[in-house]
Amino acid sequence: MTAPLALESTVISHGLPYPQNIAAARRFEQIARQYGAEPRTVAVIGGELRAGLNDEELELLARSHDVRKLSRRDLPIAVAQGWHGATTVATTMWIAARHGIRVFSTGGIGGVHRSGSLKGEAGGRDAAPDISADLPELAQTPVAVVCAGAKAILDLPATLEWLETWGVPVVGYGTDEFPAFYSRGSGLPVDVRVDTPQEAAAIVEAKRRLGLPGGVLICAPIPQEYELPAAEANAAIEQALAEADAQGVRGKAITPFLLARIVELTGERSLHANLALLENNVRIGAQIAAALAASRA
Ligand code: PSU
Ligand code: MN
Repeated sequence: MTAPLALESTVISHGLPYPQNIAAARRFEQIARQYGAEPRTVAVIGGELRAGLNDEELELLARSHDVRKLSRRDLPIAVAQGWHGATTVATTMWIAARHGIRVFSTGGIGGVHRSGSLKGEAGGRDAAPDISADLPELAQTPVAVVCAGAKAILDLPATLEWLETWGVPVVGYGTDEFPAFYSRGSGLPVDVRVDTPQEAAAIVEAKRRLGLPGGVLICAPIPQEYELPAAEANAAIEQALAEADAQGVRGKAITPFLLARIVELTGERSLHANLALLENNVRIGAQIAAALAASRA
């Protein structure tokens, strides 16, 4: 009975600095094993879609500047051109599903961006809303995603509305509130709270049996001792958004720009917070993967 757990690679290549990133990537794999799952880090290596990397390949993702952030629309290009690429939540889900993997642990998901940071090209007229490819992937690909919610760089109420419209259950793991990455709460409710891996696995399994398409979002708040004070996190987020706006940052560059600026503005503490919530999500994801495998044994 194997309990595979997919792990994301954008966080390794673009989300954390070297050498903390390679140490973290190895630690995530150890934690997954320790909690009863088989770690399968997902990436594109030389144009090949992979779920499971050797240590040399993890090192490549962590060190090389020749690794791109691949969202869903980039996949055919990466394959045709033989690129190395790190996968976002959307592409990790899609590759995981093709490998028969049903649970995936990550940090934060993408969502609906705040409209204030998205002026149209023509003199500040609002452009179409920027919606991460992570959301439509959750609506169509049957993988449970364990995350710490979404950063408040996004419009969190609009993100939850989108998930509701498209039928994605939002489950709080040990919480009644949708977590906001650096903060344990957002004031926004989840659809249900669960407190055990078995309860989470039962929802994932029920969704499969009902034949409903798409995934389940399982949200675990950052461990208390690593939470950033809301004022500090929000000040950094507001400043990063204003800078993105002033510099005209657009498209797929927006999320990496905002994430990098927030880390620069909040320093070491946000790095430690990020690592702590990722490890927590790997632990929970591994337990859910193991519970799911046991329930179908
Ligand atoms: N939010 C985070 N950390 C991340 C990301 C988002 O707090 O690392 C990354 C994930 O890979 C996510 C992607 O899938 O950014 C979303 O990018 P976009 O908004 O361009 O779809
Ligand atoms: Mn976008």
